[in-house]
Amino acid sequence: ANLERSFIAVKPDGVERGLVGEIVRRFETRGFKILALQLVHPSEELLREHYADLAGKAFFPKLLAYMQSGPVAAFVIQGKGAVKIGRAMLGATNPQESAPGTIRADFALDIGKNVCHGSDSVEAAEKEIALWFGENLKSYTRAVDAVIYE
Ligand code: DAT
Ligand code: MG
Repeated sequence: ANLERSFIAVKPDGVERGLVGEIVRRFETRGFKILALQLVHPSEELLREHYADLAGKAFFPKLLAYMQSGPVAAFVIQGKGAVKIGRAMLGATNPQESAPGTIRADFALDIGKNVCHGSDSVEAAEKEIALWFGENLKSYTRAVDAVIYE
């Protein structure tokens, strides 16, 4: 139950603006375990797979260019409710509609520069983790989990 995983990424605008530490910190202090962490220069092929469900959208070419405009800080969080809580912490896709206190509300204004990504389902998370990090992520134990979980 505490082993759910989500794929989170700080997009190139977030990396350039120096938000990687702040965004990773929010997930760490919430209690999630960081399982993997890497700066990636994603290929077009990887992004077409990552965003396969959006391939028909008018903004798709712009999205591909945006995601290749610089490195992406990709990471994996593990913990209770990782997918749903991860999405809640990012905020609504359009920062104009994101609730205050969410990452997108606190650091973004435009939907096309919304700073971060998070998996939208457990199945998507599995797919995205495998795509960005490969199949065999190594886990580790933390003594602090005994304090975070009842
Ligand atoms: P999310 O990233 O919240 O899961 P999504 O999967 O629907 O949202 O879209 C992926 C990204 O594509 C999103 O973070 C920003 C961009 N995007 C989505 N809708 C857009 C739109 N209407 N105009 C421009 N960019 C858009
Ligand atoms: Mg999405």
